[in-house]
Amino acid sequence: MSKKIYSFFYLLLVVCTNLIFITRAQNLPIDKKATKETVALYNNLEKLLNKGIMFGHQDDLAYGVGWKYVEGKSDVKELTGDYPAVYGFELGRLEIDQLVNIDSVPFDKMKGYIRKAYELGGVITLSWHLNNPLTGKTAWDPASGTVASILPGGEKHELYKSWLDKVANFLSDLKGKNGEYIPVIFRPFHELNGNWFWWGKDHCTPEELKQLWHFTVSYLRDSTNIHHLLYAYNTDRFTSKDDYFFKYPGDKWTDIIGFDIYQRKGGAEGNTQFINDIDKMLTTLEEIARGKNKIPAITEFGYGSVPDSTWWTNVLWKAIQSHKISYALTWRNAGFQPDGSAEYYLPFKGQASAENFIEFYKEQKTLFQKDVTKEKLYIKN
Ligand code: BMA
Repeated sequence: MSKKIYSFFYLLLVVCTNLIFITRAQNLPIDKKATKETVALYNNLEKLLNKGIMFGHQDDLAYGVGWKYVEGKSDVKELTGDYPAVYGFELGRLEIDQLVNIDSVPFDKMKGYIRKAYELGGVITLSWHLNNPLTGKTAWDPASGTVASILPGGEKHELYKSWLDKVANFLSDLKGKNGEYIPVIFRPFHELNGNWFWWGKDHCTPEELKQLWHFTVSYLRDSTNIHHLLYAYNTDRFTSKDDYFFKYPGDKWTDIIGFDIYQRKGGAEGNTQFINDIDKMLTTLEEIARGKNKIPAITEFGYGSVPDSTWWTNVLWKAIQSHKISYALTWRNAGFQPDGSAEYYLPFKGQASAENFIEFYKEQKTLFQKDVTKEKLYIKN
């Protein structure tokens, strides 16, 4: 072979090897056996950080203010003509064999909503307000010793394993049209620096929580063979990096890191405080995420009944627009109770902030369903 031809083939080989390497260079989530759709989602979420912030809504397809279980309906869609990009659902009461969850969503319907969200190309995240396994009461029963009781060797360990089996069964039913598992961002033991849940701040030691987290991930991944999860760690409001890391289970145990935040104080002062708090926390979160190669997100947020008519653009967007976070998910539109009380975080037609929510939707960097469908989040690209 002449020297020229040899050099040509050598060059070709180098180019091809590099191309193969570049196209294969995918980051893996903490589950090294994650399905290809889950790996694709993980990598695409990372890429999407440069495009904008996905908008999420809890129970969006299940119910809204004044309606329940209407096929195709969504409070986000009612206002914008588009669905959210991220869909949150809740597993509470699955562990005690109830057919309906803690927020009145039947689990079989929930599976349908999850399939629909996936077919639309959206992202699914699951929270779990699981009962207290020691006392049998709710997640809000902070009986001391609960976490210790479900760790290996604890009196409720077998019970906890049986609860995880039920979660695994539920997850195994989540399949797309070609039989592939639907990737889910699983967000257990949320708000763990608050004191209201049995896994909260003063109700177990950091070591116990970390052990519980490690056991939960290992059990789902290695014993029940669930490989379509990304794991999200999230606190409530936090004041410093130390505060954020108080019960952090470690880099090998989380894919997404976030926090939950609600505005509770109204008026100009409340708005300014909310903007400053979010801005500060996001700056810290992004720094942590960059250093640890994790995906940052606001895993829950809201301003109950959104009384401020320009809240979406003048407060929320102001606070988050300059940050690189994957998504921000607002909480559920439970609606009005017979006693006149209400729980909703997203406006509905005629509500004070409805017009402004449409403005927020129109912002170039707020991403809703139509934006993410184009991104084909479950395909490697
Ligand atoms: C809380 C409230 C409750 C709900 C719970 C679990 O923040 O929305 O009404 O039951 O979350 O989703």
